[in-house]
Amino acid sequence: MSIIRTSLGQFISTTRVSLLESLKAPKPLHIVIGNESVDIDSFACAVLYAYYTPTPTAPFLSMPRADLALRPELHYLLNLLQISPKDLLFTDDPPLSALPKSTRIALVDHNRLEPALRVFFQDSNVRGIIDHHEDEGGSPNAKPRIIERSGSCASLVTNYFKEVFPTSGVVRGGLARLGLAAALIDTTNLTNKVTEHDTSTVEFLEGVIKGMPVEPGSEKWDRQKFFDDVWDAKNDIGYMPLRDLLRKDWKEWTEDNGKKLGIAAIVRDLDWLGSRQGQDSFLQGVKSWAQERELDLVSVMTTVGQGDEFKRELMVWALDDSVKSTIAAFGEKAQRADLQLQTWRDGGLDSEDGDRKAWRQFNLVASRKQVSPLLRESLREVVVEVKGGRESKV
Ligand SMILES: [Mn+2]
Repeated sequence: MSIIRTSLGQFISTTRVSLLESLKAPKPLHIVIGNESVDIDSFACAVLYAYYTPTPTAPFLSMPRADLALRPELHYLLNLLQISPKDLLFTDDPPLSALPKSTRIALVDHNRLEPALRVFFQDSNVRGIIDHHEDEGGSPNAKPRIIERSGSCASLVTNYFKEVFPTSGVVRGGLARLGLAAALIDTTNLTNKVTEHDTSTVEFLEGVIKGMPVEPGSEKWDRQKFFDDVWDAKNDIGYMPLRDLLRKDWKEWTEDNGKKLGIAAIVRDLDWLGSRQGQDSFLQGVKSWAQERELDLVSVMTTVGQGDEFKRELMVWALDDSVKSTIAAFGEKAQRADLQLQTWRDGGLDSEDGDRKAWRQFNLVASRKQVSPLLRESLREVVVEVKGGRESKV
């Protein structure tokens, strides 16, 4: 069975079959994987990278299959691009343990192997990186190793492979829409966090779509409408229980001192979250989730609105007394990094003993990408009790 590239649906389906077949006979495999938030950008990057790269490469989503249910925006795109969900590859389907130890991995939309993969693979498995997060310095010999600032990582992937973009066929429309979905969502339709990579990608991919014949019965390309439809799908989360909202766009880290941190990004504000079943129940839900993940520190970052209405909030909660100092340390770092934090609702979510604080964040450009390094740094500075009762600064 060979990989068919006439449409994205065919490509994904034949890639899965061919991967499963090759698992029967041990031979080198190539996979590409996005980050564990599995947002539109990570999804698009993995599929686009796999499609464009000449070596047969299977795109993986960095989550178990069941979590696809938490991502209405991916369902919308899969339907639009006629990709069958059953053909996708997840961290439990096939199980990562079934992949050969020699598997060559490309990381997109992150640049360091995540814990789920670290169980089976090492930095030396990582052979390619295209990302727009802070460079964590791993896999220095990866080729490509592109880590640059851009609104969407899919813009970097598209630009890197521009020369091999197919010159004919309907697949051009699918590739273009997938790249555009990521570039437009991550820049709020080219109004936020836009870089040269994003504008050139949008221009290039829109050129592709406009150059294709409009199929009878379908509409002419309308960027605003396309963006609005994806945006609405992404925001269709009102029905989800809090635990799902927290784990839907979730990232976590374990620092060298063993302290563990997780940050949820949610596209509703703190008022909305607190209004559903009351603020106490919201806080209890965050705490239960953090305990389930065995965290020392948990954070919720919210975004709502577009354009002038766009708003950011941030809540940070030290769950263990040993990391309480993180809150103040983070406050100082946030000030130096100009996050422009202002106490949320006169301290309406702050705890009396200082282990939880919430802010409105007036620096609208700083997303989890910028905030997480500050929180991680604060956590690394915590004074850890070592055996024998001595204390050491780690
Ligand atoms: Mn991204």
